[in-house]
Amino acid sequence: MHVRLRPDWALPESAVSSESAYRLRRRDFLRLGLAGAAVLATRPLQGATYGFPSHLNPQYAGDGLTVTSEEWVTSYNNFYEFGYDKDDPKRFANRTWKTEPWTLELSGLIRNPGKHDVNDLLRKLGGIEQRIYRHRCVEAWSMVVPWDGVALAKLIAFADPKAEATHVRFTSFVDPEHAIGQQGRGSIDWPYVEGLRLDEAMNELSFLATGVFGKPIPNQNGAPIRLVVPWKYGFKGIKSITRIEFTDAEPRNTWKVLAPQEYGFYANVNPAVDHPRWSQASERIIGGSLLKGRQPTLPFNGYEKQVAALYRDLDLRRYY
Ligand SMILES: Nc1nc2c(c(=O)[nH]1)N[C@H]1C(S)=C(S)[C@@H](COP(=O)(O)O)O[C@H]1N2
Ligand SMILES: [Mo]
Repeated sequence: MHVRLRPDWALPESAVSSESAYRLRRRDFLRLGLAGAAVLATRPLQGATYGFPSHLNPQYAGDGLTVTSEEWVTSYNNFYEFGYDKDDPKRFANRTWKTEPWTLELSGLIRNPGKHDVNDLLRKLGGIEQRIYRHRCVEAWSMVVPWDGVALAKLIAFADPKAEATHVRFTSFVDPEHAIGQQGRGSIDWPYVEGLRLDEAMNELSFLATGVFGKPIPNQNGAPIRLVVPWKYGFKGIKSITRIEFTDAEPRNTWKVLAPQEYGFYANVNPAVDHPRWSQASERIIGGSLLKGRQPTLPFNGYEKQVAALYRDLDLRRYY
């Protein structure tokens, strides 16, 4: 099953031979070490459909989009556990903070609760794939990022939710000794938490990223596992997850708790609903040129076709 139809959300990739994609995958075996190799070995070619050699970036990703350079993706970050400035996470998340080994707990209204070594769990879920997704921060900047990981729906199937489960709650870590942003008295009540409705979480776009540019995800991007929901503002994409819990009520989420007039639970990318401090009509392209530095924001960040039906009965102005 080496040839797959492209799903309709896939950004067209540039001319890359499956041979070079396969070589990239071979290198991953080395980079990821034994645990990662076992993950890939279960279905070694699965990522090849979307694979490309990272040394060619920036590169055309279709729709007039360019994959953001690896340098920008891994050095322009929001990760408040490691400081408020965009260049803080790269500096401060790579000093003494260790993201391996890492335990991920599955809990709440499921038939298969438990604590798992994250690599063991990924091996059980089987098969890392690559997804090139638009990435849009509520601060009105955007990137295009080639993630590696697994569909969140796979993990949900493994967890086996009970009928009462309606939402999924994600919790990041607390480690003030190694996370300088968690030291002292700040405005954020750690840990960072996020949530999705169960049907949103089951959507095929919802993704757990464990890699980027064909390499293990760097600490500053949310190692070893982070959420990616590309039709929502970036703050929904919680990094460095320690617990995924199934609930029967809408979970609180960090930014809504901090400033409910500014940030909601849904946070669907919407050019028609401005943030009080940022117009959402257009977005700044990170790493873009002076000539083409901005572009119009797309409803649901360009994924309207895949997700609009989830919100058929929702007033998107009220539930921003
Ligand atoms: N734990 C945690 N997750 C987080 C954040 C954070 O501060 N802490 N910031 C969010 C925001 S606002 C954005 S835009 C994205 C940024 O992801 P990136 O650095 O990989 O681009 O991570 C999100 N996930
Ligand atoms: Mo963000």
